[in-house]
Amino acid sequence: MANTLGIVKPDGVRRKLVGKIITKIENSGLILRGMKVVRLSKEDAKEFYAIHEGKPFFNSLVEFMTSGPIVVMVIGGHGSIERWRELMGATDPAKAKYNTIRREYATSVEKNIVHGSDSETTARAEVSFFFNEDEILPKG
Ligand code: IDP
Ligand code: MG
Repeated sequence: MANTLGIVKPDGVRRKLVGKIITKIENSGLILRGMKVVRLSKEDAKEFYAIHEGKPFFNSLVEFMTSGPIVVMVIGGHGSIERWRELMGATDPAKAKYNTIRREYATSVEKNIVHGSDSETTARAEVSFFFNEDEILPKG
């Protein structure tokens, strides 16, 4: 019953897609355990995406992720990590399945609307990057 981190990226907030994305989370049976609106600094974004440092898209990704507010969410429920990734769809929207968020809304491989942790280890680290324990609804 691990929690995962979800983000509505700056393109999703700018395009007023937050409500539609939350509806998809609610309809899927996943549980919202925490949520806030934040604006990343350059340093924050570099730290959050440190694993991608040195890749050709890194600087552009940092620019994009700091270009406006984001909505960060703690998403729980059985199999939350895999189920949230499934709801998001593949990184490249052209390769994402129908009815996924990225297939429906993303405009490019970079501006792909949402983020989701990819393993239990990254989920734990990414949730605590944004949330203190007392900002997360307890399980049960
Ligand atoms: P993920 O978000 O599906 O886990 P990652 O490979 O972890 O995908 O990449 C992190 C983010 O970096 C992506 O969501 C996307 O915004 C951006 N990104 C990944 N690959 C590319 C690329 O080839 N060009 C531009 N941006 C990319
Ligand atoms: Mg990733």
